[in-house]
Amino acid sequence: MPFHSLLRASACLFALAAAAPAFADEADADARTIVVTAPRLTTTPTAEAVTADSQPATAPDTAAFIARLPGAALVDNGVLSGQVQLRGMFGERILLRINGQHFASGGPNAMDPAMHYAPMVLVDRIELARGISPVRDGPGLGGGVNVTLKEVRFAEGGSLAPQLDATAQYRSADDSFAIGGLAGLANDKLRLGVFASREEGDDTRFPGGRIGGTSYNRAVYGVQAGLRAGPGELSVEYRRQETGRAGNPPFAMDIVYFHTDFLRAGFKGDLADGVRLDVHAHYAGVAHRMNNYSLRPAPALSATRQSDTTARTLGTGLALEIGTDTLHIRLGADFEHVDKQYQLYNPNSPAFSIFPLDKARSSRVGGYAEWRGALGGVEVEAGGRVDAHRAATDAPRFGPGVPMGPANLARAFAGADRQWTGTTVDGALRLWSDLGAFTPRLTLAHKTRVPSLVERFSWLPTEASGGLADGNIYVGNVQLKAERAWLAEAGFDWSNGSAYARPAVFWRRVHDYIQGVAYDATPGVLDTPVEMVAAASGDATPLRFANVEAQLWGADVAFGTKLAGPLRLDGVASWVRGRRVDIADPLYRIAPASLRLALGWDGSNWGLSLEGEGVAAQNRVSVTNSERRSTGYVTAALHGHVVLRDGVRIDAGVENLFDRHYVEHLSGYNRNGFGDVAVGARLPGAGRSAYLRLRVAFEG
Ligand SMILES: [Cu+2]
Repeated sequence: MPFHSLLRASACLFALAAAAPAFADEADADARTIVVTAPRLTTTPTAEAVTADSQPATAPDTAAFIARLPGAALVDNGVLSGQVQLRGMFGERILLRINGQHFASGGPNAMDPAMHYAPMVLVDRIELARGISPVRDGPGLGGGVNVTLKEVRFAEGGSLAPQLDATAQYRSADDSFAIGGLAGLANDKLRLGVFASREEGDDTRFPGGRIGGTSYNRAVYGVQAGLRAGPGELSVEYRRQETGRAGNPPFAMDIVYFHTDFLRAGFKGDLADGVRLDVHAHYAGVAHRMNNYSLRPAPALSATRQSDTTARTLGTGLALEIGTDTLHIRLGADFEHVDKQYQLYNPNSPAFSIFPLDKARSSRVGGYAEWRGALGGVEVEAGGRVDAHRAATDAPRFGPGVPMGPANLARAFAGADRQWTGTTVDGALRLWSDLGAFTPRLTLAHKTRVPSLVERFSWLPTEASGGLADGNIYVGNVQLKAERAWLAEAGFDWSNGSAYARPAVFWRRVHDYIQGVAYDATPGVLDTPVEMVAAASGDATPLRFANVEAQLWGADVAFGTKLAGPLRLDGVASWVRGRRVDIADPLYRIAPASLRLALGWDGSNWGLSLEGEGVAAQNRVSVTNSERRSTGYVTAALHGHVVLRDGVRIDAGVENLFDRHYVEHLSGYNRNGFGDVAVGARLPGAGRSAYLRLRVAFEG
C-alpha cells in the first residue's frame, strides 16, 4: 500500500512538472534551494543556514538531517523522536524552534521533541547556531536551531500567480514513503498557501532482521497567509499534526498518538526610517497518548499502562530595532506560558489512575537589549537579557486503586511547597573581523536554563526524564536551581574560492548542571518511601534530579576543497568531551568523535558523491547513568542527484552501502520484545537502504 501511494503521488508530481511553465527569471532564486549539492553551508558570523536539499538525509525527522552538521549528533529515541545533540548537549538545553516558534514537548519523555514537528519534506531551510544562540532568541544553555518550513513567497506583479513546491520520497530500509508540499497563490501584496504531508513506514530493517516497534505514520496540514500593508508584513499560520502509532524501543512505552495544533501570527515592518518593529504571538497545544502494549508484547493485565498527557505553550514577543543592519540597537520583551498534565493509568483497571504532573505550569517574562556595531575593524554583537520565572503545580489526584506507597507520596507532595520563582541573567558577546578570505571569530557568553517541570515536580518515581532513556527511574526535586554556563568559543571562517574551512574550539563550564544522582546516601537500601515505590516499579536504585557541576569542551570543523575539475572533497569532523567536575564521571550520552568525508562530482545539472563516515568508540561513559561503552564503526553511502529542468530535481542513493551492522552510541537500549534485536541490547543502525526522491518547485 505505501508503495502504491508513492507511485500515485509520483505520477501526479510528474504531471505537474510537465505542466510547469519555464521560469527563467526565478531560476537564480530557486537555484539557492533546488540545486545546492554536497555538504556546503553558507555562513554568517553568527549562524549557519542550510537548505533542505543541501544534505542527503532520508530519515523523516529533521533531527537526523541536523545531525550531519558540524558539532551535531542524533539522540535516537525512536524514528519520530530523535533529539538534536549540539556539542554534547541535548533536550531542553538546546533552543529549538520551528518557524521561530518555541514550544513545550507534550510527552514527559520528549517522545515529541521539537523536530518531531518538522517533517523533512516540508522543510525549506535550517539555521544552526553551534555554540550559543543570541539573547534575542530567548534563554537557552547550548546552541540553537530554527527550522523554517516551506513558505509561499511574495511575487513581483499585482496579479496572483501560482506557486508549488512538492517532494515525494521512498526508502527501502523501512519501506517508507513521504510526500508533502506547498501550493499557493501570491502577488506583490498577498500570499496564500496550503500545505500538507503524509509519511508511513514499516519496521526498520538491520543486517540481523527487523527492529521491533519502529513503524510510524504521521500527517501534517495547514494554511498560511501574508499581507503586505504599507511598510510592513502581517503573517498568520495554522498547522495541525497527527502522529499515529510510532514506536519508541528505548522507552517503557510507545506513541499511540500526538494531536498537535500550532498557531502563529506576527507583524514585521518599518515604523519610521531606520526603526523596525517585530511583534508576534503563538500557541501550541499537544494532546498525547502512549502505552506499553500496542506496539510491543503486552505485559500482564495488572501491568498494562497507558498515559494521556497534554502540553500547551502560549508565547508573545515584541522587538524594536533602531539603526541599520550593521549598526543598531535592538530592544525586546517576550513572554512564555507552559502548562502540562500527565495522567498514568491501567486501562484494564480504571481505579488505578494517578497524575505524576497535575496542572503543572511555568511562565517566563523576559527583556533584552542587543547592540550591533563595530569597534575599529572588529564587528560586535553584544546582548544581555533578564528573565523572571515562575513554576507551580497542583496537588496530584489519584484513584482509589492506587497502592498505599504512591498514595502516601502523593499526600506528602500535596503538603509540600509546590511553587518556585527565580531570575536568570544571560549575556553574550560575539566578535568577528572580516579580513577578506579570513574571518576570525570569538564568542564569550553566560547562558542559563531553568529546570523543566518534569525535573522539578515529578514527585512519583517514574522513567519520565525528558528522554534520557537510560532505564533509570527518576524523581523530581523542587529545590532545583537554574543551570548557569560560561562559554568561550574561538574559530575562523576561511575560504579562497576553491577551498574552505570553518573550525571552532569551545569550552563550557556549567554550574548547577541538572543530572540524576543517587537518591540518598545508601543506594539500594530501601529505607525511604521513594525507594520502596521505585523498587516496586522495578528499580531499587532510583535517581533524583540534582544540581551538579559539569564541563564540556571540544572542537568541530566543516571543510572542503576542489580537487580537479568538477571533483571535490568535503568533510565534517566533530569531537566533544563532557565530564562532571564535582566527581570523576563523564557526562551521559556524549557523541563519540566522528569524521565524514564526501568525494563528489559536480556536473552542470547533476552530482554524485561517495561518502564515508567513521565514528570512534565511546569509552568515556557515565557510571551514574549506568551507560555502556560502544565500539567504533565505518559506513559508506552513495548519493546522486539530477536537475531535469528548472525546478525539477531527483535524488537517489544507497545508504549503508556495504550493509554493515553498526550501533550508534547515542541510540538507546532496546525494550521492545518484538523484532530481532535482543531486549537490553543497544539499537542498531539501519541496514543497506536505497532511496528515491523527487522535488518539483515552480513559481508561475
Ligand atoms: Cu509519550
